[in-house]
Amino acid sequence: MSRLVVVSNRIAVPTGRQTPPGGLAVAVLAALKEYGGIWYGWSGEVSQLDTDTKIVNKGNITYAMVDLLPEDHDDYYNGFCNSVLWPLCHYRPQFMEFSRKEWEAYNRVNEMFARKLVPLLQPDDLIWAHDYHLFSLAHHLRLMGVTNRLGFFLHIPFPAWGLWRSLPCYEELLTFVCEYDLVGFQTNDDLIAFYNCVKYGLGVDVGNDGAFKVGKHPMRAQVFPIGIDVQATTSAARKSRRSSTRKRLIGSLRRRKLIVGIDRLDYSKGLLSRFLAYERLLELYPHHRRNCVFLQVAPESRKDVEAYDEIRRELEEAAGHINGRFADFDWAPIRYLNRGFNRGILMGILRAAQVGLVTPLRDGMNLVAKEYVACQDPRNPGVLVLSSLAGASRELSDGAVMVNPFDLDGVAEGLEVALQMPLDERIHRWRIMMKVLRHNDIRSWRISFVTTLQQWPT
Ligand code: ADQ
Repeated sequence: MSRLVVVSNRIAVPTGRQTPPGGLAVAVLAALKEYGGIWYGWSGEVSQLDTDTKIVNKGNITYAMVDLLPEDHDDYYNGFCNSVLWPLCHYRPQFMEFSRKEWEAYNRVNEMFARKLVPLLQPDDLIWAHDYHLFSLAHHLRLMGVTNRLGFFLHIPFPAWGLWRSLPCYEELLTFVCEYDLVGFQTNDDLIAFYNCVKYGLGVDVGNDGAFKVGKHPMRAQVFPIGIDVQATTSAARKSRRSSTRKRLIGSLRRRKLIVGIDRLDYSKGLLSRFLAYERLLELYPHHRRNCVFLQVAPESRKDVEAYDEIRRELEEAAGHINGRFADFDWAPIRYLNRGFNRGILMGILRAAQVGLVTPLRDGMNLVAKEYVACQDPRNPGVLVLSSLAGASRELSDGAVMVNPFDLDGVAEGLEVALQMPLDERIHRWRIMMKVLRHNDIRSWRISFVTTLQQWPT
């Protein structure tokens, strides 16, 4: 079996017995433990000087980390990645701020990642790059003579052709993506969007098996929906029963029903619409006033990007307004926590909630939706209210209460249905979703990606 080399923008070196947070880290670590190999990427540090790659060996995994220069952190990370590609792929072109300088920085950093990776490679290593930060990596590795199998998985949505073409450098970037051997997407919608971009942007037709050639290079694109470690999630939620935080939370509810949202603070997650939909619930269905609490956990992310300041301000205003409008001296309808919690506590919060409210305006997958389901008590499960624009909706629509996050009355109605749902229907829906989660868990995701990469082209 070949060695696996995982490349991602950020890497997480585990400390002690603690598992790093987030689905990507869990999946990557499990794959690396199985095959042995290297996890390579940005250290999270910004250095004034071009520094050497830092190497940490733990078991059969080598963590190889490079720093970014300050101008690259600004122009590549905050700039092209988070102010161009992120809004573009999440269908928010109004937040897109393109400049040629940042596009150059994106390629400069992808070239630097490639240059510092080459000395670490062995001839039959399988290289698996992750996410939109590394669309150009294959191009630079190929220019440096690397002939290894190169796979790429996009965690976020791939935009429709009409949107992709608004990127001034769309043709070049798409050509670079096509230098990978295998490109994986979360859902069929993303795959079809990619095929259309290849067809209309590069004039290349895709075969029925998802294979095509750009120039002489054969490549393949396919759907690999990311899953979770169901057993670990369930057991973290079960263990949380003993945690004092969970006891405090449940005590503070005084038998009121809990609706929960857990997200990074990001405009793609639809938090403002979610707050307004909850306000509609209290307006349209007054019997829920004083009888439920909405807890939103949303720690800040990407503080250096301007669009994030605005959403932070809007959310604070909306939470204040709704509490001001409906609160009583012994009840506040919204608890908005602008900070992070460790994974055990989060899973405990998910288990304690009668409703999981996951309403992104656009999301590659949304692992919180899956985690919410896995955290439930099988004898008394809560209800998932899920946006039809989250990738997770492609797998969970038979069990979740589906809503369109742009339809505030519809989300309020979905909440009403969820809060009133009888036990037998909750159990029935939960079982349907658990079956899907178990069938397509994090292990099957990585095995199917790595196996396909190994076998293509045979
Ligand atoms: P994210 O946008 O980060 O990921 P998501 O999938 O919801 O979104 O969350 C990833 C992980 O972070 C989950 O394990 C979750 O528990 C954790 N997390 C989320 N909010 C948190 C919070 N407030 N505090 C602590 N932990 C939190 C990107 C894509 C998603 C895709 C994933 C994986 O945007 O669509 O599902 O990658 O492919």
